Amino acid sequence: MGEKVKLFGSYASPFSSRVELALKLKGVPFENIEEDLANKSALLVQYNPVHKKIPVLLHGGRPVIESLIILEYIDETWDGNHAILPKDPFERALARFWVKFIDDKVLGALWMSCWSEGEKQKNFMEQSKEYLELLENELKGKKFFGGDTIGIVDIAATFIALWAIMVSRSCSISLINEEKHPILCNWIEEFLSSEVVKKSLPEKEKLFAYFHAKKEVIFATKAPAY
Ligand SMILES: N[C@@H](CCC(=O)N[C@@H](CS)C(=O)NCC(=O)O)C(=O)O
Repeated sequence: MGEKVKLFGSYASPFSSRVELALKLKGVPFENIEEDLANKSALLVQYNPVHKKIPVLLHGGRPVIESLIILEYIDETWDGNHAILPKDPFERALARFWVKFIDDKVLGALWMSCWSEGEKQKNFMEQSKEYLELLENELKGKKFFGGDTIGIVDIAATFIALWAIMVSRSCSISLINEEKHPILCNWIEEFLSSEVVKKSLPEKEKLFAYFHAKKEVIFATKAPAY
């Protein structure tokens, strides 16, 4: 088990950024292995034969797959310093509920609001509005979803803090703004200005350029290209 932890990821992926952030919060040294998703490595396919997707965390030569499962694995394996999940069973269940809501509902609605047109886009934008209001409400009176410190819900919501902003900007639509979502905007500012988050996420303008360059392809396929 002495081998260094490895993270198979991609710099433009919000899912590998989740894992990177969790490892950095815990202070776990790791080797980052940048995958070319258009030409996946044989190792990635070997470690994740079911989905062939990043992120994959390799610990002691054993692969852990799916970003949210990896986050829980990291929290349980490197217990001690920064808690990613609350200790209290009720708070833990609640955190898992919001994480699932973000993953199952919010991400898709935000993503498709950027990459659809006409009536479909209108519907996705309405869904996004409703979901963002629910998150705005959940954040009331708190600095982070996790309270005073960054927790699993914040980490799961990384997509909202950076990707949703950059992608919507590259598609010239407004999804999250100060006027409608003051609490969420404040969270984004707090989250993105945290030193450990700054060290874990891709550079804003680089991400913007990445999506801007891929706009036509993504629009045609609607497939997540992050
Ligand atoms: N549910 C997965 C999603 C992972 C995912 O969608 N990864 C994308 C990159 S962001 C990927 O590897 N795509 C390659 C492909 O679909 O072939 C997780 O949370 O880890």
